Amino acid sequence: MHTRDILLIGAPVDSGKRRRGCLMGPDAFRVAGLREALEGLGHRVTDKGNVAAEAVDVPDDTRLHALAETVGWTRSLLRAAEEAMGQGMPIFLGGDHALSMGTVAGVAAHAARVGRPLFLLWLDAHSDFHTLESTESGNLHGVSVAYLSGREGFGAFPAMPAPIPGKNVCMIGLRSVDPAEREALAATDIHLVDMRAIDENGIRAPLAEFLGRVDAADGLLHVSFDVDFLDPAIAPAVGTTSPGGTTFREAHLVMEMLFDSGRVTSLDLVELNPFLDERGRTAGLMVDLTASLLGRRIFDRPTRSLA
Ligand code: EXY
Ligand code: MN
Ligand code: MN
Ligand code: MN
Repeated sequence: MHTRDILLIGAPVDSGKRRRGCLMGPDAFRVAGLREALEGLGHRVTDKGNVAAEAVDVPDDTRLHALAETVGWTRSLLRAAEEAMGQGMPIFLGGDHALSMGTVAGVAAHAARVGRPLFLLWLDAHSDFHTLESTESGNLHGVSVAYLSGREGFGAFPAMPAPIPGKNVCMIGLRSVDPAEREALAATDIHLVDMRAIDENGIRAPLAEFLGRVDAADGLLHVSFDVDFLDPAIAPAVGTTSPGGTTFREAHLVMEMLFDSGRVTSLDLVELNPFLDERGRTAGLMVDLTASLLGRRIFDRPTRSLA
């Protein structure tokens, strides 16, 4: 097992939507034993505590929920992420998906500085591809990929240091995409893998194809893992559940393939709302899945006899 230097960074962002609760996410991951699980695999783990949002002077916009607060998070997380990439593998403990505007932007700034292409795997029921203009809910956890892709209209936010080309983005688990997002996505070359494609062809093939592209480009890979990627039956503690998500085994296969690829250099765990759970079941599952991404094996592969 390749020992990794892992940095746990709490990002208690709760401004990306109106229902509160994600601010408790980082501590739920800690209570669920994330650090111990990763140390048990032989990794060196440092818990850097929680990042605080920067105070910014941005006039709020009545159409958007908590714009100034979210801009403040983006600024502080962008800096924290770029710095952490120079120290090891950051795992950002969310907090809602608005946090990825800061974390992935910081990772992208690092990748540009070291001259490596950045790839983004978005595990989510949603495409989070609205702009500040197209969003109907005004919830900024639904705009993150649009910002990271360099779409127009994010003037209030820090300039995205290195917009991620669509061909370097893969979304898996899609089953709740708004009309405006669908239209905008059609004009990109983002690799879209919805649940129908998974039903018909399985989850392995599209992921293997994407990982092959990361390999060919010798890229860095950031994984942004939204709890609602998973089926609500196994992961109820998220405010934006959508029926018909991935199963326990599909999710573990994704994590195990990501480990085997050796390409994952940073990770977001987002949208966990412990208030919506009983006995930390969802946090525990997310810890198990993260351990699989870092080398734990549930089922030891039957070694083929050499005879
Ligand atoms: N597309 C819907 C909206 O913009 O409000 C739902 C977004 C849910 C976003 C969560 C983080 O994945
Ligand atoms: Mn709020
Ligand atoms: Mn999301
Ligand atoms: Mn989602």
